Amino acid sequence: MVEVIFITSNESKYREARKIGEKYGVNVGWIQLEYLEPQGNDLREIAKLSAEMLTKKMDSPFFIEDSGLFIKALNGFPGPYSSYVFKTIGNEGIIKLMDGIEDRTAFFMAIIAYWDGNKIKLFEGKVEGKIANEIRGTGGFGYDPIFEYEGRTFAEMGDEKNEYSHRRRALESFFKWLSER
Ligand code: ITT
Repeated sequence: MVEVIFITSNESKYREARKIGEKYGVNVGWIQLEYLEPQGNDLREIAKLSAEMLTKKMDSPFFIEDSGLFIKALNGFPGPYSSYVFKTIGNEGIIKLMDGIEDRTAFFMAIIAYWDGNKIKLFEGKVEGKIANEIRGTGGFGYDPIFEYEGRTFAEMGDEKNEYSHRRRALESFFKWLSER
């Protein structure tokens, strides 16, 4: 069985990755660690730089994943600042910002940066949806109660979120690549 270590401070992200790994025959281990993320406008660059910093502490392979919510009518906000915006204004703040805005198109993006002991490889996953008109559902975490995919928010889906999510899509290409090596 392929094994790989996920470094994240976020237990929900780890749990999702672990479940998705089971589908692909990958055993996902966890190091719960909060690391400093460089700020910037490009999720790929942030993920790559974060992984590079962590290689100085780690002797064995690992991956990290950086996600963001990009809202079209807000020119991609909060994007790479999703974590800070969630901690400050949260879902209620986003719903307020979107008040009266008709185009509610948004997407989630996940970038995985994998360190194989020598170099870093990036994988990407994206899911298109809409910002809901109100907070709905109790499952998931983060922006899940306001992110609507085909009529339901991710927070209303339970484990079914793992079929469609940005994380699922990024992990899928990562795990396929890992098992074909
Ligand atoms: P690590 O960086 O330690 O992995 P984090 O929670 O900071 O954990 P991100 O930077 O990737 O993770 O996430 C940015 C923000 O987007 C954060 O507020 C998350 O709660 C939110 N987020 C990420 N993935 C999400 C998902 O699948 N559903 C809802 N919100 C999500």
